[in-house]
Amino acid sequence: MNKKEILKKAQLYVLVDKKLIGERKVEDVTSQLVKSGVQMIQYRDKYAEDGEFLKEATKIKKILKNQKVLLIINDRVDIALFIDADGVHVGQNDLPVPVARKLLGKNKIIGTSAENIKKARTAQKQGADYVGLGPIFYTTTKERIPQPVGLGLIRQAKKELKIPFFPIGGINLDNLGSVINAGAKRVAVASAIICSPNISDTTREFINRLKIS
Ligand code: TZP
Ligand code: MG
Repeated sequence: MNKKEILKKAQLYVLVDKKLIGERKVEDVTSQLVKSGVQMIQYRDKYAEDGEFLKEATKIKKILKNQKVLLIINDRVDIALFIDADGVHVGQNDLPVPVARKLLGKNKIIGTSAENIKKARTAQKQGADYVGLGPIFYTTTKERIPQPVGLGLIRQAKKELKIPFFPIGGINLDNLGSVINAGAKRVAVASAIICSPNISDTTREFINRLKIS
């Protein structure tokens, strides 16, 4: 399976966020995610200096070698290129999708974020491979974030987007049912999994519920 095929099938996208990981090792958290069946991982660190980001991303890349798990690097197109990650996630304030595409080529995965359907349409038109939609619910994981947009955006996306979309923001096992009922077959999650007392069980529960959706 190539990257784009894995993306089409991916239902759970976990953000390995360095701040949420705290004193734990990124490689330990990543290994637990892989063993529990996650299909897509994003490495995200909003505070690291370049060298530190590169070091941690390289560790994750090693763990994902020979696994059918996509590695997406948040913000940093240069680091994604250097470590040969599967792709990048560029938000509204990062390099634009067409620039990332030019730098990374057609085979890499480029994802972006949208808080409304107009931005999601633009992302699709510009050749993004997927879009993160939200924040659907309140979250403290992302700073300076717009107000929650609610489940309506998922209904709109389901009607008109052709590229895969991942609702994101405050999604947990208590509200996952409402996200699925609104039309999502995929989600992107950070704190509900990374901060869970049992990463493996929580990851498996997310996957099981998404599978039968
Ligand atoms: N983009 C929109 S919401 C969000 C990002 C990065 C944070 C997602 O984290 P959580 O902990 O699942 O709310
Ligand atoms: Mg960004």
